[in-house]
Amino acid sequence: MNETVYKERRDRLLEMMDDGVAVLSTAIMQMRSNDTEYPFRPNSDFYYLTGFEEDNSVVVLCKKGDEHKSVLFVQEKVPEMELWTGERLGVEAAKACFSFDEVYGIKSFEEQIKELIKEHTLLYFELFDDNKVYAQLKTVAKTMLHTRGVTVSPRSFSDITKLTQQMRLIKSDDEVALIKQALSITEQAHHHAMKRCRVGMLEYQLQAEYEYLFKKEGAFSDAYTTIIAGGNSANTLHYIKNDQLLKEGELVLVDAGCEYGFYASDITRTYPVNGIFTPAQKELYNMVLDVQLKVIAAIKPGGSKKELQAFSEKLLTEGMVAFGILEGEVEALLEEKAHKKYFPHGIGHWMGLDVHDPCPYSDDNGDELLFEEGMVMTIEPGIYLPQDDEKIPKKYWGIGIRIEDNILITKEGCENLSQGIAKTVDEIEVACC
Ligand SMILES: [Mn+2]
Repeated sequence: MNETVYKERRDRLLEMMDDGVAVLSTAIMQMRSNDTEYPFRPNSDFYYLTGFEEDNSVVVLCKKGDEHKSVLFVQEKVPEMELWTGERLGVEAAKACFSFDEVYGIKSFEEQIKELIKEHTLLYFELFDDNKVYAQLKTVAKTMLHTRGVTVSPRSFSDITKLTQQMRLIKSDDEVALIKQALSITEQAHHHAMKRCRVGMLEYQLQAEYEYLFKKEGAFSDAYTTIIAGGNSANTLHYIKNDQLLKEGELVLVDAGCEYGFYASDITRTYPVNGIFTPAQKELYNMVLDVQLKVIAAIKPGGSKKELQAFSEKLLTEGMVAFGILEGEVEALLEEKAHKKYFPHGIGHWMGLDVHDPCPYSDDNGDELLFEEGMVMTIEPGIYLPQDDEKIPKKYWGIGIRIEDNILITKEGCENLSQGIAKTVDEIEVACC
């Protein structure tokens, strides 16, 4: 993305802020074991505001009336270290490549932040994050408060993520393009794996087919740990053990999406291990698919997630009654939330830099946020019918189905960004053979 995009975001955030200083940091490298590190991935808010990908960096935004200033702290260049860990941009190059008013080395953070927060009363940072930088920031503010002769110092703290998460709710065209790129790789991965899925394979072997495609096509990684749930394991919502055999006559539920350019994709497909649906699997699958298509068709600006949740629960309850999974009047069943036993989760969530983008669902009054052009959300109805549930017809025991796509809200309605991924019974049976 063009560097000016990040500057515009910082300017917009400064407009939204009250007078004060905002501090946002990205993580330091984390140890996996002994001296081996996890691969580094920047903090989403930090990246959203800077476009800077290195670890151990901080952005500071200062506002006093019309006076705005943005400052970046980066790791200093240390050639002996860079020999091992790779080249760093360093202070001088960061100054040249990024449009910050000032750039400093991270080692001078404590000294510089004293100057930057001087004469300010309000500090913004990630209030619910125990990051070392924020502890340092509070220590500096506390010392200032207790320094003789200092009359103005920060005493109010505000959560910067409340503002950044609001900004991240509406995706720009550039962001949508990255999500589409992630989805294009995820599409290839699902099709690649459907073709290779076989009876007798282990779940992690099917997982490897997804991850092979992700890496091969240049994705950073998976956007979340892939779920490969054969048969009854699909009834465990966040099943990630992925170590069982894929068996004849069973379905496999795969929730897998890659991250590209730090943007997520989040796709679930459920398909027969042997490539052909049984009649019982097919009727349930078509019911869930019908619900998913109807919910997607109902998405438009002015609508809300709550509405979609209620709509999906009504449709799924009707389906469950039609197939003898629930007994009674649909209205009464909805009232007593009987469907929750077999559809316990939400219809979808925001998606963007994070797979569960932490954007708000309601405003400050607690009112539901209405859909607007540029929002991206998943739609993922499902039905989960455990083995040995005497209350449901035996032919449905051990079937778990979820169908998930990623939807962009447009001016007129919505666009299914993942519509190219095999989804109907026919499409899936073709893709699997
Ligand atoms: Mn999801």
